[in-house]
Amino acid sequence: MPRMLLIVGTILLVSSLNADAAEPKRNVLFLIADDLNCDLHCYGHAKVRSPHIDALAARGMRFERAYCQFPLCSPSRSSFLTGRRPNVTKVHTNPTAGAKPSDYRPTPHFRDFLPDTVTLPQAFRKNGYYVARVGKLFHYGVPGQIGTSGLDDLPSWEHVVNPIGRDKKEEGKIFTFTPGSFGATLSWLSAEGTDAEQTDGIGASEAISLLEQVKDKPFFLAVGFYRPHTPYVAPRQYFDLYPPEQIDLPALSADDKSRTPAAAYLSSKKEQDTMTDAQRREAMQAYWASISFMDAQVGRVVAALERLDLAKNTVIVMTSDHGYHMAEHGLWQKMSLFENSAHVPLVIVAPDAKGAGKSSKSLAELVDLYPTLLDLCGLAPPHELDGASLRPVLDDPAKEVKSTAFTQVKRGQYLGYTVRTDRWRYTLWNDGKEGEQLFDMDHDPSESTNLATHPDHAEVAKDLRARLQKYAGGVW
Ligand SMILES: [Ca+2]
Repeated sequence: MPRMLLIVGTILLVSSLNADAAEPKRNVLFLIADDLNCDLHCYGHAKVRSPHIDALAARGMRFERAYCQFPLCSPSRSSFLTGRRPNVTKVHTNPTAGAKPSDYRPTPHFRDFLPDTVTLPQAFRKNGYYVARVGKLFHYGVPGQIGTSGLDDLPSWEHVVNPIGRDKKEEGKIFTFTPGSFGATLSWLSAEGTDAEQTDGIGASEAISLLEQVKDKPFFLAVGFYRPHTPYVAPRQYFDLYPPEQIDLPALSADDKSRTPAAAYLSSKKEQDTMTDAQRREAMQAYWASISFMDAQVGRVVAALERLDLAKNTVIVMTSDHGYHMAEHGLWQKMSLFENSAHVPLVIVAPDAKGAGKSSKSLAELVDLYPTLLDLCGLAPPHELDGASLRPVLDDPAKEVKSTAFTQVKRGQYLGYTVRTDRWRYTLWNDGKEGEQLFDMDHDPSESTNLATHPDHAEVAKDLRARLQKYAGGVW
Protein backbone atom coordinates (compact mmCIF):
# COMPACT_ATOMS: atom_id res chain seq x y z
CA MET A 1 0.00 0.00 0.00
CA PRO A 2 1.39 3.48 -0.88
CA ARG A 3 2.66 5.27 2.21
CA MET A 4 0.25 8.22 1.88
CA LEU A 5 -2.81 5.95 1.70
CA LEU A 6 -1.62 4.09 4.76
CA ILE A 7 -1.26 7.35 6.69
CA VAL A 8 -4.68 8.61 5.56
CA GLY A 9 -6.20 5.25 6.46
CA THR A 10 -4.60 5.38 9.88
CA ILE A 11 -5.87 8.91 10.49
CA LEU A 12 -9.40 7.88 9.44
CA LEU A 13 -9.27 4.85 11.70
CA VAL A 14 -8.07 6.89 14.66
CA SER A 15 -10.63 9.63 14.07
CA SER A 16 -13.46 7.08 13.85
CA LEU A 17 -12.29 5.52 17.10
CA ASN A 18 -12.23 8.96 18.67
CA ALA A 19 -15.75 9.59 17.40
CA ASP A 20 -16.90 6.38 19.09
CA ALA A 21 -15.18 7.39 22.31
CA ALA A 22 -16.80 10.84 22.21
CA GLU A 23 -20.29 9.47 21.67
CA PRO A 24 -21.42 7.25 24.52
CA LYS A 25 -23.42 4.22 23.50
CA ARG A 26 -27.15 4.59 23.83
CA ASN A 27 -28.74 2.74 26.71
CA VAL A 28 -32.02 0.84 26.56
CA LEU A 29 -34.74 0.76 29.21
CA PHE A 30 -37.19 -1.94 28.12
CA LEU A 31 -40.44 -1.78 30.11
CA ILE A 32 -43.13 -4.40 29.60
CA ALA A 33 -46.40 -5.08 31.40
CA ASP A 34 -48.13 -8.45 31.42
CA ASP A 35 -51.59 -8.78 29.83
CA LEU A 36 -51.95 -5.01 29.37
CA ASN A 37 -54.39 -3.92 26.67
CA CYS A 38 -54.84 -0.37 25.38
CA ASP A 39 -57.10 0.68 28.28
CA LEU A 40 -54.86 3.70 28.85
CA HIS A 41 -55.64 7.38 28.91
CA CYS A 42 -53.14 8.07 26.11
CA TYR A 43 -54.98 5.51 23.95
CA GLY A 44 -58.24 7.35 24.47
CA HIS A 45 -59.75 5.42 27.37
CA ALA A 46 -62.22 7.67 29.16
CA LYS A 47 -61.69 6.33 32.69
CA VAL A 48 -58.31 4.69 33.13
CA ARG A 49 -55.60 6.83 34.70
CA SER A 50 -52.13 6.16 33.31
CA PRO A 51 -50.28 9.45 33.77
CA HIS A 52 -46.79 7.96 33.58
CA ILE A 53 -47.26 5.97 30.38
CA ASP A 54 -49.08 9.04 29.00
CA ALA A 55 -45.98 11.13 29.83
CA LEU A 56 -43.77 8.70 27.90
CA ALA A 57 -46.17 8.91 24.96
CA ALA A 58 -46.02 12.70 25.14
CA ARG A 59 -42.29 12.68 24.57
CA GLY A 60 -41.96 9.60 22.37
CA MET A 61 -43.90 7.90 19.57
CA ARG A 62 -47.21 6.22 20.39
CA PHE A 63 -48.05 3.44 17.94
CA GLU A 64 -51.80 3.28 17.52
CA ARG A 65 -51.68 0.04 15.57
CA ALA A 66 -49.14 -2.28 17.17
CA TYR A 67 -49.86 -6.01 17.33
CA CYS A 68 -48.49 -9.06 19.09
CA GLN A 69 -47.66 -12.19 17.09
CA PHE A 70 -49.40 -14.54 19.53
CA PRO A 71 -51.87 -13.54 22.28
CA LEU A 72 -50.29 -15.68 24.99
CA CYS A 73 -47.27 -15.05 27.25
CA SER A 74 -44.59 -17.53 26.24
CA PRO A 75 -45.27 -17.68 22.48
CA SER A 76 -45.38 -13.87 22.28
CA ARG A 77 -42.31 -13.25 24.43
CA SER A 78 -40.33 -16.01 22.73
CA SER A 79 -41.10 -14.34 19.42
CA PHE A 80 -40.20 -10.72 20.09
CA LEU A 81 -37.22 -11.52 22.32
CA THR A 82 -35.70 -13.71 19.59
CA GLY A 83 -36.88 -11.47 16.75
CA ARG A 84 -38.41 -14.51 15.06
CA ARG A 85 -42.05 -15.35 14.33
CA PRO A 86 -43.90 -18.08 16.24
CA ASN A 87 -43.61 -20.59 13.39
CA VAL A 88 -39.81 -20.17 13.60
CA THR A 89 -39.53 -20.39 17.40
CA LYS A 90 -42.13 -23.20 17.32
CA VAL A 91 -43.32 -22.03 20.74
CA HIS A 92 -47.12 -22.11 20.46
CA THR A 93 -48.04 -22.88 24.07
CA ASN A 94 -47.03 -21.94 27.58
CA PRO A 95 -45.07 -24.62 29.44
CA THR A 96 -47.25 -27.20 31.14
CA ALA A 97 -48.12 -26.31 34.70
CA GLY A 98 -48.37 -29.32 36.97
CA ALA A 99 -50.46 -29.82 40.09
CA LYS A 100 -47.22 -29.69 42.10
CA PRO A 101 -44.14 -27.56 41.33
CA SER A 102 -42.25 -30.81 40.61
CA ASP A 103 -44.72 -31.60 37.80
CA TYR A 104 -43.76 -28.46 35.91
CA ARG A 105 -42.27 -29.15 32.49
CA PRO A 106 -40.14 -26.25 31.23
CA THR A 107 -40.96 -26.92 27.60
CA PRO A 108 -41.45 -25.79 24.98
CA HIS A 109 -38.50 -23.39 25.08
CA PHE A 110 -37.25 -21.66 21.95
CA ARG A 111 -33.75 -23.10 22.59
CA ASP A 112 -35.25 -26.54 21.90
CA PHE A 113 -35.64 -25.43 18.27
CA LEU A 114 -33.19 -22.51 17.91
CA PRO A 115 -30.31 -23.57 20.16
CA ASP A 116 -27.82 -20.98 18.89
CA THR A 117 -30.12 -18.03 18.39
CA VAL A 118 -29.01 -14.69 19.83
CA THR A 119 -31.83 -13.05 21.76
CA LEU A 120 -32.42 -9.30 21.85
CA PRO A 121 -30.77 -8.80 25.27
CA GLN A 122 -28.02 -11.25 24.33
CA ALA A 123 -27.21 -9.16 21.24
CA PHE A 124 -26.57 -6.20 23.55
CA ARG A 125 -24.40 -8.37 25.81
CA LYS A 126 -22.31 -9.36 22.79
CA ASN A 127 -21.81 -5.67 22.10
CA GLY A 128 -20.37 -4.92 25.50
CA TYR A 129 -23.49 -3.75 27.27
CA TYR A 130 -24.38 -4.50 30.87
CA VAL A 131 -27.62 -6.47 30.45
CA ALA A 132 -29.99 -7.20 33.31
CA ARG A 133 -33.57 -8.22 33.84
CA VAL A 134 -35.90 -7.42 36.73
CA GLY A 135 -39.08 -9.51 36.80
CA LYS A 136 -40.91 -11.13 33.90
CA LEU A 137 -39.28 -10.97 30.47
CA PHE A 138 -39.36 -14.54 29.24
CA HIS A 139 -42.33 -16.58 30.34
CA TYR A 140 -43.28 -16.97 33.96
CA GLY A 141 -46.36 -18.67 35.30
CA VAL A 142 -48.20 -15.84 37.07
CA PRO A 143 -48.61 -15.86 39.96
CA GLY A 144 -47.30 -19.41 40.55
CA GLN A 145 -43.69 -18.69 39.61
CA ILE A 146 -43.32 -15.17 41.00
CA GLY A 147 -40.06 -15.15 42.96
CA THR A 148 -38.45 -17.75 40.68
CA SER A 149 -36.71 -17.27 37.32
CA GLY A 150 -39.64 -18.88 35.46
CA LEU A 151 -38.86 -20.14 31.98
CA ASP A 152 -35.79 -17.98 31.66
CA ASP A 153 -32.96 -17.95 29.14
CA LEU A 154 -29.63 -17.85 30.96
CA PRO A 155 -27.45 -16.60 28.04
CA SER A 156 -29.64 -13.50 27.76
CA TRP A 157 -28.68 -11.84 31.04
CA GLU A 158 -25.66 -10.90 33.09
CA HIS A 159 -27.81 -10.26 36.14
CA VAL A 160 -31.38 -11.19 37.09
CA VAL A 161 -33.70 -10.07 39.88
CA ASN A 162 -36.86 -11.99 40.81
CA PRO A 163 -39.01 -9.78 43.03
CA ILE A 164 -41.71 -11.27 45.25
CA GLY A 165 -44.19 -9.33 47.35
CA ARG A 166 -47.37 -9.53 49.41
CA ASP A 167 -49.54 -10.22 46.34
CA LYS A 168 -47.80 -13.62 46.15
CA LYS A 169 -47.32 -14.26 49.84
CA GLU A 170 -50.92 -13.48 50.83
CA GLU A 171 -52.76 -15.32 48.06
CA GLY A 172 -55.28 -16.63 50.55
CA LYS A 173 -56.88 -13.17 50.68
CA ILE A 174 -57.58 -13.03 46.94
CA PHE A 175 -61.11 -13.45 45.57
CA THR A 176 -61.18 -16.05 42.81
CA PHE A 177 -63.88 -17.84 40.79
CA THR A 178 -61.92 -21.10 41.03
CA PRO A 179 -60.68 -21.90 44.54
CA GLY A 180 -56.89 -22.25 44.62
CA SER A 181 -56.46 -20.80 41.12
CA PHE A 182 -55.37 -17.21 40.49
CA GLY A 183 -53.56 -16.97 37.17
CA ALA A 184 -55.91 -18.46 34.60
CA THR A 185 -59.18 -17.40 36.15
CA LEU A 186 -60.40 -13.92 37.00
CA SER A 187 -59.31 -13.07 40.54
CA TRP A 188 -58.63 -9.87 42.42
CA LEU A 189 -57.74 -8.16 45.70
CA SER A 190 -57.86 -4.58 46.91
CA ALA A 191 -54.71 -4.92 48.97
CA GLU A 192 -53.63 -3.46 52.26
CA GLY A 193 -50.22 -1.86 52.50
CA THR A 194 -48.04 0.18 50.19
CA ASP A 195 -46.87 -0.06 46.60
CA ALA A 196 -43.41 -0.94 47.89
CA GLU A 197 -44.74 -4.19 49.40
CA GLN A 198 -46.15 -5.49 46.11
CA THR A 199 -44.06 -7.51 43.66
CA ASP A 200 -44.07 -4.76 41.02
CA GLY A 201 -43.22 -2.11 43.62
CA ILE A 202 -40.24 -4.19 44.72
CA GLY A 203 -39.28 -4.73 41.07
CA ALA A 204 -39.34 -0.97 40.42
CA SER A 205 -37.14 -0.35 43.48
CA GLU A 206 -34.69 -3.01 42.31
CA ALA A 207 -34.62 -1.48 38.82
CA ILE A 208 -33.90 1.97 40.31
CA SER A 209 -31.08 0.51 42.38
CA LEU A 210 -29.59 -1.12 39.26
CA LEU A 211 -29.78 2.16 37.34
CA GLU A 212 -27.85 3.85 40.14
CA GLN A 213 -25.20 1.14 39.99
CA VAL A 214 -24.73 0.98 36.21
CA LYS A 215 -25.25 4.60 35.20
CA ASP A 216 -21.67 5.00 33.99
CA LYS A 217 -21.64 2.08 31.53
CA PRO A 218 -23.83 1.26 28.56
CA PHE A 219 -26.78 -0.78 29.76
CA PHE A 220 -29.81 -2.69 28.54
CA LEU A 221 -32.16 -2.89 31.50
CA ALA A 222 -35.36 -4.88 31.04
CA VAL A 223 -38.09 -4.46 33.63
CA GLY A 224 -41.03 -6.85 33.34
CA PHE A 225 -44.07 -5.99 35.46
CA TYR A 226 -46.49 -8.74 36.53
CA ARG A 227 -49.60 -6.59 36.55
CA PRO A 228 -52.24 -6.23 35.24
CA HIS A 229 -52.13 -10.04 34.80
CA THR A 230 -54.54 -11.88 37.10
CA PRO A 231 -54.77 -11.92 40.04
CA TYR A 232 -55.57 -8.22 39.79
CA VAL A 233 -53.89 -7.19 43.05
CA ALA A 234 -53.15 -3.54 43.74
CA PRO A 235 -53.12 -1.32 46.83
CA ARG A 236 -56.55 -0.02 47.79
CA GLN A 237 -55.85 3.55 46.68
CA TYR A 238 -55.88 2.37 43.06
CA PHE A 239 -59.21 0.57 43.50
CA ASP A 240 -60.59 3.81 44.95
CA LEU A 241 -59.95 5.50 41.58
CA TYR A 242 -62.71 3.40 39.99
CA PRO A 243 -65.83 3.16 42.18
CA PRO A 244 -67.85 0.21 40.79
CA GLU A 245 -71.10 2.19 40.82
CA GLN A 246 -69.50 4.59 38.32
CA ILE A 247 -68.46 1.84 35.91
CA ASP A 248 -70.79 1.37 32.98
CA LEU A 249 -71.38 -2.26 32.24
CA PRO A 250 -69.91 -3.32 28.94
CA ALA A 251 -72.51 -3.55 26.22
CA LEU A 252 -73.64 -7.04 25.34
CA SER A 253 -71.79 -8.39 22.37
CA ALA A 254 -73.29 -7.13 19.13
CA ASP A 255 -71.67 -9.94 17.17
CA ASP A 256 -73.77 -11.65 14.57
CA LYS A 257 -72.68 -15.08 15.77
CA SER A 258 -74.59 -16.85 13.01
CA ARG A 259 -71.94 -15.48 10.63
CA THR A 260 -68.83 -15.88 12.80
CA PRO A 261 -67.17 -19.29 13.26
CA ALA A 262 -67.28 -20.98 16.66
CA ALA A 263 -63.47 -21.11 16.71
CA ALA A 264 -63.45 -17.34 17.22
CA TYR A 265 -65.04 -17.76 20.66
CA LEU A 266 -63.22 -20.83 21.98
CA SER A 267 -61.12 -18.78 24.44
CA SER A 268 -64.33 -18.17 26.42
CA LYS A 269 -64.53 -19.64 29.92
CA LYS A 270 -67.78 -20.88 31.40
CA GLU A 271 -67.30 -19.11 34.76
CA GLN A 272 -67.01 -15.82 32.92
CA ASP A 273 -70.32 -16.36 31.13
CA THR A 274 -72.13 -16.63 34.44
CA MET A 275 -70.66 -13.58 36.18
CA THR A 276 -73.12 -11.26 37.87
CA ASP A 277 -73.24 -7.60 36.87
CA ALA A 278 -71.63 -6.69 40.21
CA GLN A 279 -68.77 -9.11 39.54
CA ARG A 280 -68.26 -7.69 36.05
CA ARG A 281 -67.94 -4.20 37.53
CA GLU A 282 -65.55 -5.45 40.20
CA ALA A 283 -63.40 -7.26 37.63
CA MET A 284 -63.11 -4.09 35.54
CA GLN A 285 -62.34 -1.99 38.62
CA ALA A 286 -59.61 -4.43 39.64
CA TYR A 287 -58.05 -4.66 36.16
CA TRP A 288 -57.93 -0.88 35.85
CA ALA A 289 -56.59 -0.53 39.42
CA SER A 290 -53.80 -2.95 38.48
CA ILE A 291 -53.02 -0.86 35.40
CA SER A 292 -52.81 2.37 37.42
CA PHE A 293 -50.64 0.67 40.04
CA MET A 294 -48.28 -0.71 37.38
CA ASP A 295 -48.25 2.70 35.67
CA ALA A 296 -47.10 4.29 38.95
CA GLN A 297 -44.16 1.86 39.06
CA VAL A 298 -43.27 2.78 35.46
CA GLY A 299 -43.25 6.39 36.63
CA ARG A 300 -40.84 5.62 39.48
CA VAL A 301 -38.33 3.92 37.18
CA VAL A 302 -38.50 6.67 34.55
CA ALA A 303 -38.11 9.36 37.25
CA ALA A 304 -34.91 7.64 38.40
CA LEU A 305 -33.62 7.59 34.83
CA GLU A 306 -34.19 11.35 34.68
CA ARG A 307 -32.73 12.01 38.13
CA LEU A 308 -29.55 10.20 37.08
CA ASP A 309 -29.41 12.31 33.90
CA LEU A 310 -29.63 9.18 31.75
CA ALA A 311 -32.84 9.93 29.87
CA LYS A 312 -31.13 12.02 27.18
CA ASN A 313 -29.11 9.00 26.08
CA THR A 314 -31.55 6.16 26.73
CA VAL A 315 -34.10 4.57 24.40
CA ILE A 316 -37.25 3.70 26.35
CA VAL A 317 -39.77 1.09 25.22
CA MET A 318 -43.09 0.60 26.98
CA THR A 319 -45.32 -2.23 25.76
CA SER A 320 -47.22 -5.41 26.67
CA ASP A 321 -46.94 -9.04 25.55
CA HIS A 322 -50.45 -9.13 24.06
CA GLY A 323 -53.87 -7.55 24.26
CA TYR A 324 -56.75 -8.43 26.55
CA HIS A 325 -60.53 -8.58 26.40
CA MET A 326 -62.76 -6.78 28.85
CA ALA A 327 -66.05 -8.34 27.68
CA GLU A 328 -65.85 -7.41 23.98
CA HIS A 329 -67.47 -10.24 21.98
CA GLY A 330 -68.50 -11.68 25.37
CA LEU A 331 -64.84 -12.58 25.99
CA TRP A 332 -62.48 -11.86 28.85
CA GLN A 333 -58.72 -12.17 28.91
CA LYS A 334 -56.66 -13.34 25.90
CA MET A 335 -56.22 -16.04 23.24
CA SER A 336 -58.73 -14.77 20.69
CA LEU A 337 -57.91 -13.38 17.26
CA PHE A 338 -60.16 -10.36 17.56
CA GLU A 339 -58.57 -6.92 17.55
CA ASN A 340 -58.44 -6.41 21.32
CA SER A 341 -56.52 -9.63 21.91
CA ALA A 342 -53.89 -8.82 19.26
CA HIS A 343 -53.64 -5.06 19.81
CA VAL A 344 -50.92 -3.87 22.20
CA PRO A 345 -49.85 -0.50 23.55
CA LEU A 346 -46.43 0.51 22.22
CA VAL A 347 -44.53 3.68 23.08
CA ILE A 348 -40.93 4.22 22.01
CA VAL A 349 -38.93 7.18 23.25
CA ALA A 350 -35.79 7.60 21.16
CA PRO A 351 -33.40 10.47 21.89
CA ASP A 352 -33.36 12.94 18.99
CA ALA A 353 -36.17 11.23 17.04
CA LYS A 354 -37.89 13.83 14.88
CA GLY A 355 -41.38 12.48 15.53
CA ALA A 356 -41.16 12.84 19.30
CA GLY A 357 -44.50 13.58 20.93
CA LYS A 358 -46.55 12.30 18.01
CA SER A 359 -48.56 9.17 17.35
CA SER A 360 -48.60 6.97 14.27
CA LYS A 361 -51.21 4.84 12.55
CA SER A 362 -48.47 2.88 10.78
CA LEU A 363 -48.69 -0.84 11.40
CA ALA A 364 -46.13 -2.25 13.84
CA GLU A 365 -45.51 -5.73 15.22
CA LEU A 366 -43.76 -6.72 18.43
CA VAL A 367 -41.29 -8.69 16.30
CA ASP A 368 -40.10 -5.28 15.05
CA LEU A 369 -38.71 -4.33 18.47
CA TYR A 370 -35.50 -6.31 18.06
CA PRO A 371 -34.37 -4.71 14.76
CA THR A 372 -35.63 -1.30 15.93
CA LEU A 373 -33.53 -1.30 19.10
CA LEU A 374 -30.43 -2.52 17.26
CA ASP A 375 -30.94 0.19 14.65
CA LEU A 376 -31.39 2.95 17.27
CA CYS A 377 -28.22 1.83 19.05
CA GLY A 378 -26.13 1.38 15.90
CA LEU A 379 -25.71 -2.38 16.28
CA ALA A 380 -25.74 -5.00 13.50
CA PRO A 381 -28.22 -7.91 13.56
CA PRO A 382 -26.48 -11.12 14.67
CA HIS A 383 -28.58 -13.26 12.33
CA GLU A 384 -31.79 -13.23 10.33
CA LEU A 385 -34.60 -11.30 12.01
CA ASP A 386 -38.25 -11.43 10.94
CA GLY A 387 -39.29 -7.88 11.81
CA ALA A 388 -38.48 -4.44 10.40
CA SER A 389 -36.89 -1.45 12.07
CA LEU A 390 -39.50 1.15 13.03
CA ARG A 391 -36.89 3.88 13.05
CA PRO A 392 -38.32 5.61 9.94
CA VAL A 393 -41.68 5.92 11.74
CA LEU A 394 -40.00 7.38 14.83
CA ASP A 395 -38.76 10.21 12.66
CA ASP A 396 -41.91 10.57 10.58
CA PRO A 397 -45.20 9.07 11.83
CA ALA A 398 -46.59 9.01 8.27
CA LYS A 399 -43.90 6.54 7.14
CA GLU A 400 -44.91 2.89 6.82
CA VAL A 401 -42.49 0.01 7.09
CA LYS A 402 -45.08 -2.73 6.50
CA SER A 403 -48.59 -3.22 5.14
CA THR A 404 -49.58 -6.20 7.30
CA ALA A 405 -49.45 -7.25 10.95
CA PHE A 406 -49.85 -10.96 11.70
CA THR A 407 -51.09 -12.79 14.79
CA GLN A 408 -51.77 -16.47 15.32
CA VAL A 409 -53.18 -18.71 18.02
CA LYS A 410 -53.47 -22.42 18.72
CA ARG A 411 -56.79 -24.16 19.24
CA GLY A 412 -56.04 -27.72 20.35
CA GLN A 413 -54.69 -29.41 17.24
CA TYR A 414 -55.07 -26.56 14.77
CA LEU A 415 -53.91 -22.98 14.33
CA GLY A 416 -55.78 -19.83 13.52
CA TYR A 417 -54.11 -16.90 11.76
CA THR A 418 -55.18 -13.31 11.42
CA VAL A 419 -53.82 -10.38 9.46
CA ARG A 420 -54.48 -6.68 10.04
CA THR A 421 -54.10 -4.26 7.17
CA ASP A 422 -54.86 -0.57 7.07
CA ARG A 423 -58.57 -1.27 6.63
CA TRP A 424 -59.23 -4.99 7.16
CA ARG A 425 -58.85 -7.78 9.64
CA TYR A 426 -59.01 -11.20 8.02
CA THR A 427 -58.81 -14.45 10.03
CA LEU A 428 -58.43 -18.04 8.84
CA TRP A 429 -59.09 -20.99 11.17
CA ASN A 430 -57.43 -24.33 10.37
CA ASP A 431 -56.80 -23.20 6.78
CA GLY A 432 -60.51 -22.48 6.43
CA LYS A 433 -61.79 -25.83 7.66
CA GLU A 434 -62.99 -24.12 10.87
CA GLY A 435 -64.10 -20.96 9.11
CA GLU A 436 -62.89 -17.49 8.22
CA GLN A 437 -63.66 -13.91 9.23
CA LEU A 438 -63.36 -10.58 7.47
CA PHE A 439 -64.05 -7.32 9.27
CA ASP A 440 -64.06 -3.83 7.84
CA MET A 441 -62.21 -2.03 10.64
CA ASP A 442 -63.02 1.41 9.20
CA HIS A 443 -66.78 0.88 9.30
CA ASP A 444 -67.14 -1.91 11.87
CA PRO A 445 -64.34 -1.40 14.43
CA SER A 446 -66.13 -3.61 16.97
CA GLU A 447 -65.97 -6.54 14.51
CA SER A 448 -69.63 -7.46 14.69
CA THR A 449 -70.34 -8.35 11.07
CA ASN A 450 -68.28 -11.04 9.38
CA LEU A 451 -67.99 -10.21 5.67
CA ALA A 452 -65.85 -13.22 4.67
CA THR A 453 -68.53 -14.69 2.41
CA HIS A 454 -70.04 -11.39 1.29
CA PRO A 455 -69.88 -11.26 -2.52
CA ASP A 456 -68.88 -7.57 -2.51
CA HIS A 457 -65.67 -8.41 -0.66
CA ALA A 458 -64.72 -11.69 -2.32
CA GLU A 459 -61.55 -10.24 -3.86
CA VAL A 460 -60.31 -8.78 -0.55
CA ALA A 461 -60.98 -12.08 1.22
CA LYS A 462 -59.22 -14.03 -1.53
CA ASP A 463 -56.15 -11.79 -1.41
CA LEU A 464 -55.85 -11.85 2.38
CA ARG A 465 -56.49 -15.61 2.52
CA ALA A 466 -53.55 -16.10 0.15
CA ARG A 467 -51.35 -13.86 2.34
CA LEU A 468 -52.22 -15.81 5.47
CA GLN A 469 -51.57 -19.12 3.73
CA LYS A 470 -48.15 -17.81 2.70
CA TYR A 471 -47.51 -16.63 6.25
CA ALA A 472 -48.47 -20.04 7.63
CA GLY A 473 -45.97 -21.51 5.15
CA GLY A 474 -43.16 -19.28 6.41
CA VAL A 475 -43.29 -16.38 3.93
CA TRP A 476 -43.92 -12.85 5.18
CA1 LIG B 1 -49.17 -12.20 29.20
